[in-house]
Amino acid sequence: MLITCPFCFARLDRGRIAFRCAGRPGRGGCEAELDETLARYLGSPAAASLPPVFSVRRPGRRADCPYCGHSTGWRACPECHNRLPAEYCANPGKIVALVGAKGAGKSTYIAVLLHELTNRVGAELDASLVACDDRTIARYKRDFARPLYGEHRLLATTQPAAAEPRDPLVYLLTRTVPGRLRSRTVSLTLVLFDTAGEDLRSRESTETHLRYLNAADAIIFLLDPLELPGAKPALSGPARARGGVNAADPDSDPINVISRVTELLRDRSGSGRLKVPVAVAISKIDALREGMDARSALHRARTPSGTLDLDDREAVHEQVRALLEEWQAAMVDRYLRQHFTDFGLFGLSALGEIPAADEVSPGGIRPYRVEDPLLWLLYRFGMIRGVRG
Ligand SMILES: Nc1nc2c(ncn2[C@@H]2O[C@H](COP(=O)(O)OP(=O)(O)OP(=O)(O)O)[C@@H](O)[C@H]2O)c(=O)[nH]1
Ligand SMILES: [Mg+2]
Ligand SMILES: [Zn+2]
Ligand SMILES: [Zn+2]
Repeated sequence: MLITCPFCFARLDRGRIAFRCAGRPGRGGCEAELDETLARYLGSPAAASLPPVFSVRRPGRRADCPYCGHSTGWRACPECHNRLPAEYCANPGKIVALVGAKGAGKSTYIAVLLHELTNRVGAELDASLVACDDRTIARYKRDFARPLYGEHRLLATTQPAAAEPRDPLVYLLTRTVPGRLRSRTVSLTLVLFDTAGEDLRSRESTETHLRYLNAADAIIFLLDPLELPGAKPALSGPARARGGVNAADPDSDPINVISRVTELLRDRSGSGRLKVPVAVAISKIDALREGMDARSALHRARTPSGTLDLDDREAVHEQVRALLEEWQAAMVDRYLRQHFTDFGLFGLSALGEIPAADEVSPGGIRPYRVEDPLLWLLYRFGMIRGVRG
């Protein structure tokens, strides 16, 4: 069975999983030395001074270091030398790629979604979300939670991959599924990779991007209504004033970004419709609120039930489709139908309100339907039930 390295996205046969010596030089273990492979991945030698990596014939949970003889349980990717979390090896998970044009709201979405999964939605699903490695914990705090939730500042534009190598966020989502006789637990490793809209502008995407998209088990595509010319009349005043920052850049046109991502995905499967599930979500729907039918599916709160309400799902899908049509963006729906066997349309808001300048609005972060795409994917992956009526 193959597993995908969540850092470099190389497809690995389990027999190729490598180990890193646990060190302890004081007690006869190996000394730290510069790991050039890891330094190349990290883009700097600063954090790459570690005991050596080695391969064994039949990798299990532990192996003995051939240099010092000490046993180690530190598994590493043979390609990039990053640590492979034990949970990930046991339960090689789903890689969810998040894409969208520059400024579509991807980073904000990740920050809020993870926050909701650890709190409200986690409770609803009876699920726990645990970071699989220390770098995920550090990165989530530094780049997402601290600015947004701690300092109420909006997030900075994500730097292109060429400027700064970016780690994915790797989490283990474990949920207790009630059964008739006894409950069981199911888990999913969730690998989220925050792309820079900048990286999806040109056709010459980086190597990592290609591998990332090719490894994705699902794709969440964020579509910014502020960038859809036809949506202008549907936007509230302040949103209209803020919107259209990419207007002069055809490479950031939502349809162009969708088709570029689709072309990249095509590389793996040739012709025919693509089977990877795609959730296409209109982001920032708080900007449309006023004047829209308050009884519409999109503006009805989802009833928390720990399941996927299939009627609600269909109603939202249809309403978003109608909105796209009304905004002369029906092409999005047609294009998706031509290229994907399985896609869903969503509407969500991470912030819940139009932010003031570069700060979160004083009312705080009040997300709206952010979990919908993920619930749909969990349903697709067989982790939650779908119910009607
Ligand atoms: N009204 C509203 N605005 C939002 C929301 N989420 C993000 N924004 C706005 O969109 C801007 C860009 O959000 P980011 O999350 O940085 O967008 P991104 O897709 O990560 O952008 P790049 O990293 O440049 O590709 C933010 O600074 C906010 O002004 C939302 O839920 N509602
Ligand atoms: Mg970003
Ligand atoms: Zn790797
Ligand atoms: Zn050793």
